[in-house]
Amino acid sequence: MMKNIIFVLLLFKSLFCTIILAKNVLLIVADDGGFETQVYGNPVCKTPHLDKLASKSTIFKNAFTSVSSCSPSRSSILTGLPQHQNGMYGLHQDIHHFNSFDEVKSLSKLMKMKNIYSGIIGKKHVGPENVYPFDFAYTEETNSINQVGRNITKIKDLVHEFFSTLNHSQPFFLYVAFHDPHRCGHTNPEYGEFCEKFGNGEEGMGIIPDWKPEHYKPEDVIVPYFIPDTPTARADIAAQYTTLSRLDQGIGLVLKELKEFNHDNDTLVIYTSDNGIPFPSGRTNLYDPGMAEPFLMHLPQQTYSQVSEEMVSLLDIVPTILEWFNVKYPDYKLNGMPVQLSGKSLLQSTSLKKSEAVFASHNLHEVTMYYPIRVVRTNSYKLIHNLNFKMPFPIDQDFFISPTFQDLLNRTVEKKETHWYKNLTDYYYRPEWELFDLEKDSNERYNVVNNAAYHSIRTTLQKMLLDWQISTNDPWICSPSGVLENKGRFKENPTCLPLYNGV
Ligand SMILES: *[C@@H]1O[C@H](CO)[C@@H](O)[C@H](O)[C@H]1NC(C)=O
Ligand SMILES: *[C@@H]1O[C@H](CO)[C@@H](O)[C@H](O)[C@H]1NC(C)=O
Ligand SMILES: *[C@@H]1O[C@H](CO)[C@@H](O)[C@H](O)[C@H]1NC(C)=O
Ligand SMILES: *[C@@H]1O[C@H](CO)[C@@H](O)[C@H](O)[C@H]1NC(C)=O
Ligand SMILES: *[C@@H]1O[C@H](CO)[C@@H](O)[C@H](O)[C@H]1NC(C)=O
Ligand SMILES: [Ca+2]
Repeated sequence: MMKNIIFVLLLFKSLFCTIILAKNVLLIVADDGGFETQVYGNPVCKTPHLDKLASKSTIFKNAFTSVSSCSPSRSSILTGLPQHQNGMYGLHQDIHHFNSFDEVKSLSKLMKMKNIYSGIIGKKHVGPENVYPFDFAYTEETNSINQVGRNITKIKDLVHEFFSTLNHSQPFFLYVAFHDPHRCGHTNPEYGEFCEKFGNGEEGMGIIPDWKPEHYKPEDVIVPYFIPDTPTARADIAAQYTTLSRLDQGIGLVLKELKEFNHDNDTLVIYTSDNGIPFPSGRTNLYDPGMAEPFLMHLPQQTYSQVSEEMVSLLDIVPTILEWFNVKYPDYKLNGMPVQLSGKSLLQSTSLKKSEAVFASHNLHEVTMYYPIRVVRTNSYKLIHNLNFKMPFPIDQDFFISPTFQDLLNRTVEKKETHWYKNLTDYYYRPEWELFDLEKDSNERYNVVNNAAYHSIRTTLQKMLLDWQISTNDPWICSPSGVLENKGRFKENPTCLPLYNGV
């Protein structure tokens, strides 16, 4: 281990002395992807290309999104700012209409200012355009999302085109945002629950020439602890695995293009996912099934893999890429408050600077789903603050219609065995504070927040969470028991004033 660390330190040193090596960035993001890969311990779902990438990457075992919802997460990946700070409180598309603040300096904007060629292929799902400009863009804004996000032949062609149009004296930042393995039963049920039939060559499904679909039997899949072990959920997971094979083969094609254009030896490659898998306790939740993410980081010419237990946030991606390109984060204000990145560069992950905690912040998903949550998670504990705890936890359209959730509703209504680790009442109605002792209770079953033995842990974590909310200018800082007054006579001394609402 120590030897590896020293080796990596030396590698970094040599990287930064040889400027040409530390040249480009390829950021690959899955949509609702989880841990269904050998590298993260799933021996059933076949993902050879991700495993190959992992064999020459740092494999982060403790990586977390700062929000488990598509647009908010993508905005925080691209800005380094949590959703409550960059303004993307919920989904961007259609009626939801959320956007980041116009003044936000996103990664693609900073790249543009430094004459780094930026490209996006696949799901953008953030706005406005002036905050997220790309030189080369093929996204759902101008194309079918299934073509640019799931058709891996089309994606391969677009990556090829990106490299063909690249001016070789210019460094690049390429963001390939797959739509796989997102569900599609809600939008395109004709292609199956996870669009697992799209392009599989069967009648009416079209063909994706580069894709060799993998098929799974429901009895063979691995059912994680947070999904009911029922035939319906197993069939749902089997469909998810098939779609993961398309994502995996797509990643293989993207990396092949990188190599063919001779950029595999001068490009930092990062692979992660925007949010947890679309199952109960997953996406839209900040329990670990919603918050934990796969995260691989490959340095140019890295030929070995190593595991990192460090606490890593997707908010660390911006600081990492800025350091890679040697770009300084600008001084500016948002809503009158100075902006600082709360993440850290992972290029130093093997040196001394370690985070002891990561933070998360959720407000909405769909426009109707107001359910603000704030979280601090360390290696050993997680503290969750459910600000809207008097309301039932909301369910999104896409997950609601899924076989797994429908089966769970039916079984509950019919008073049948659910085979689930929770019940719907507990799932909908959550206490204001939840504290989990992850060393004893990694599945987050037992809330110990009122246990006297955890009093000092609770106090410490609450203070850490509050400090993070203050440093990221969280408008929800006084919720739910108070109102923040910060203008007029409170301008110099912002204060939480009590509502006497019994909370
Ligand atoms: C490539 O970029 C360099 C430096 O910005 C510029 O001088 C050159 O004209 C560009 N070439 C093309 C083909 O755009
Ligand atoms: C995928 O893209 C390729 C190349 O553009 C095209 O030939 C093929 O028909 C597409 N497949 C589907 C299912 O749309
Ligand atoms: C990367 O590989 C290509 C082709 O193998 C070679 O021409 C180039 O010099 C290499 N670049 C570096 C920085 O090693
Ligand atoms: C749930 O119950 C409804 C009504 O009986 C039925 O139509 C539907 O197929 C059931 N869904 C699942 C996933 O069991
Ligand atoms: C749900 O589970 C909790 C224990 O976690 C139990 O106290 C409660 O009675 C259950 N509710 C229903 C409706 O089964
Ligand atoms: Ca997503």
